[in-house]
Amino acid sequence: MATQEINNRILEFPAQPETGSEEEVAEWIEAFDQVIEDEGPSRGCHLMEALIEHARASGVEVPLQLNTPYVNTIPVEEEVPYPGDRQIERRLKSLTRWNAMAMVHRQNKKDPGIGGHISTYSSLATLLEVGFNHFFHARYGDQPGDFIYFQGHASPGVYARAYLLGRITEEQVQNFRHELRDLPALSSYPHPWLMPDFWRFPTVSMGLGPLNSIYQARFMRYLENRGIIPRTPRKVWAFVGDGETDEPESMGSLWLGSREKLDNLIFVVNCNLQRLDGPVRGNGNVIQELEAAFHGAGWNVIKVMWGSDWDRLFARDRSGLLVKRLGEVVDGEYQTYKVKGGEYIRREFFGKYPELLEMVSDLSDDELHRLTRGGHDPQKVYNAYKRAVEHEGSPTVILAHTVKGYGLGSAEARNATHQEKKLADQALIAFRSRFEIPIPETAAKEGSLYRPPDDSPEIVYARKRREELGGFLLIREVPPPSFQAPPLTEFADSMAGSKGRTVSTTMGFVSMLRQLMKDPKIGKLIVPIIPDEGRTFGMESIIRQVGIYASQGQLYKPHDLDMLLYYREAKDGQILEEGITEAGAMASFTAAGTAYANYKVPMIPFFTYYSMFGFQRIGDMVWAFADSRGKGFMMGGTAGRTTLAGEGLQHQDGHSLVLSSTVPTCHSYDPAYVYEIAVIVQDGIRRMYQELEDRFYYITIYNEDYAMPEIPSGCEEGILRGIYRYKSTPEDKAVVQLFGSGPILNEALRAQSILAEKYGVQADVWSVTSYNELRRDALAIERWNRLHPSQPEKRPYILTALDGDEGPIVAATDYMKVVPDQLAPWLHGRLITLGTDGFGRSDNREHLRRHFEVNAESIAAAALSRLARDGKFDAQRAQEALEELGVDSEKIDPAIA
Ligand SMILES: Cc1ncc(C[n+]2csc(CCOP(=O)(O)OP(=O)(O)O)c2C)c(N)n1
Ligand SMILES: [Mg+2]
Repeated sequence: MATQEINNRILEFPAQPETGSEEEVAEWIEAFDQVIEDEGPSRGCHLMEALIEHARASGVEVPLQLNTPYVNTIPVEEEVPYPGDRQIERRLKSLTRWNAMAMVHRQNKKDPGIGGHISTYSSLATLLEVGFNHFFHARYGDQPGDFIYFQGHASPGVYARAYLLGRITEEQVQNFRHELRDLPALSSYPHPWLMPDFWRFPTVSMGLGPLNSIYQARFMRYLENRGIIPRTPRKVWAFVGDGETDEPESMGSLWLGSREKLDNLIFVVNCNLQRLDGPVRGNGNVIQELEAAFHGAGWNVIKVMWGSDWDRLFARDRSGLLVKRLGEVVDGEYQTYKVKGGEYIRREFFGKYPELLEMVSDLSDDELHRLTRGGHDPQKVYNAYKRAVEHEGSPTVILAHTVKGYGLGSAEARNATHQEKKLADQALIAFRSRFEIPIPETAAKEGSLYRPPDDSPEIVYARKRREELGGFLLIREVPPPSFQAPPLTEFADSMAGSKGRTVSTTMGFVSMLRQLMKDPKIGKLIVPIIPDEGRTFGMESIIRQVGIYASQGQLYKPHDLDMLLYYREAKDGQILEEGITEAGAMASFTAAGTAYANYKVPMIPFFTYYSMFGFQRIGDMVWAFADSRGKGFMMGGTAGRTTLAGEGLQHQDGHSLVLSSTVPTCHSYDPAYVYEIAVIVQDGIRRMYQELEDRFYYITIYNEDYAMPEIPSGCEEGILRGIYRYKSTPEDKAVVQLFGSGPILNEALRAQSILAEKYGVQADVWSVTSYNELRRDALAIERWNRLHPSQPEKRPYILTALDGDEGPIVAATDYMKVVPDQLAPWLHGRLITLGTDGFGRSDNREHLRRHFEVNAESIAAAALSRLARDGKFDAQRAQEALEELGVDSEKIDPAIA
């Protein structure tokens, strides 16, 4: 029986027809069948659609049908024959399976607890092999080929294949997960940071692969539509675990795929029905659940459920009962079938209906046990992939039914299979026999690697397949530097100050960005990214200037068209306006920030967002961005717990600079003035794109308006390294040093006046642009000193900068006290920090700064208090000063308020 027919028949089962209506139904079906026979399936489809529409218009509630029966989407009669040599490919796959397993097994024997996974790849092997042999292109003209997001836990299989093809050496395989022995090794999972010429996409943190791949496919279209790269047939393939789809990141952005018609995107969900602890949906059907979700989101769904050996059973299934039975069974039971074997399957599955028992009476228990799931049958997988690459107008998801731990004997499909690291001797021997690995028993027991000679048919075949697809897939090439950063003179407007006009650093940054986008050389490479916060940051002018990217152009007349700064969308728009999704915006930032390697075009992204909703919300994605060697600027807008007035507890950010400091390649800055931003951005572009340094930037920008001064001469190095003296005391030598960052620098300046005018205390004021950079420098120097005790001691920059400047240091910041505290080890007890520890409040800046004790009065009071303790100021007088300054000594500590 044709699958199409089965699909038609199965619809009879769920709805219980009312008595007497069978004849009527049969008549309708007959008439419908006639139409299909005479005029073809598309006519049938049209009729059904028209009928449903009519029924709805007539008030008949027609249920939405997002699921199809529990069988393959592609009917057997529509399949094309397999184009490859099935036998050789099977041998290749068996060798890859063996080496993947042996790699993990050996390492765990040698070094117990080193970890690794066997069962994920064992379920994925056919899905990858068919791709490697027939679909994954290595290049398209000058552009790299298809992008593959591998399931992270399947990396042993990816390595094993690369080993067979000579892309990686035996020594590397022997050092899987031994990366610190001065020998060529392999990282546990896909990490471009650790294997920069091999891996492109970190995936092992569940959910990041699916999300990033959607935005990657979208960014590819963006580059094509803007004419930056040629349009190619390149695909983005994302291999996703079925358990992984539990993550909101995996499923949360599916709509983008269909909205943007991303037919360059293919998801392959490895539906082995298990995750780490047990079944993904023991009491349900994960494949059906995913089918409905992807259908609902507008994706093309292809289910690859059953292997070719089921086809003859379906052919016998004249009543559709087998298909009905397949749809009745829940996943936990499907898993049990694989563990318990043929006798159990006969009894529990086929035994439910006598007709089904009869249907398989000529099959042995062993044959029943071996009935293949679709994801292990190259014929079915090939046909699904072919359909997917040919499909137009929407992304495709392939839901491939597989077995976790396939071929691992007693570990197959067991709940504990994910954690299986070592096989017993007997299991190794059984594995060797099942997959016909030509090694002696002793070598099997040792889990020896096996690679046939280069001229063996398998290797010759595999290489030839790859050559025809453009070469090795796993090569990440970064083109040599050819980029010239714009000189600092190009930032002249930002350096000149605001001539008394009050502006915020955010406004200053937006003007700078506008200028940069006009640059004839690099302007087009800038990618502004915003998660629905453009107006918050005053970016309307940029929207008008370069437009918002919209793959379909602007299909409506915006209501503000007659205004200068109207809402402009365009097919070649430059801005990525992502809507309210920091995760999506970060995924775009990742695609753009790695484009220098993935598309060989040095795109420069500026991701500007509400700083509170950055690192703490999407920190894992930032980590993966750093692993990917991403470049670009994260601009934390409306920064500062007391500068963002009114918004209160959930909005006021006093800790993003703490979180950003944890990312090794992230360089964090907290500038006070627009010229500081200009110096940092210019140098950043130079270092990232001209010098090809693997780094990116986090820069806070604030919304407090004040006059921006012109850049003082000679402070560029200090800005970049983290500190420079902004305003010395005009008279005597200062006895106190005041550090300020961001808008709190203004409070430090006011404190300088208060101290001088009211209390005769002289202070110098310093702008600290980055405690984080100063700390990293000090740590590096301290380490050098520790490792070179016989050589003259070096001094960290913070001490060189402060040379000869005496007295206590009061450091005030709109961030937590731990930010300045980073320098405490080198400041020998001189440091007093004022910061914004604790929950924010909705109020204005004046009250917020008093509450958090970071206003000028609190800074001055802290200086006097410390001088008093040091015996340099009268203690009683200091106590009175606090009162004069409105500093309440008995107020609750804001850190716990
Ligand atoms: C964000 C995150 N949480 C938890 C884990 C730990 N973890 C590793 S594999 C795994 C189960 C994966 O199941 P599935 O996605 O179905 O993949 P399979 O191995 O079954 O193919 C879990 C929970 C992780 N890697 N990432
Ligand atoms: Mg799984």
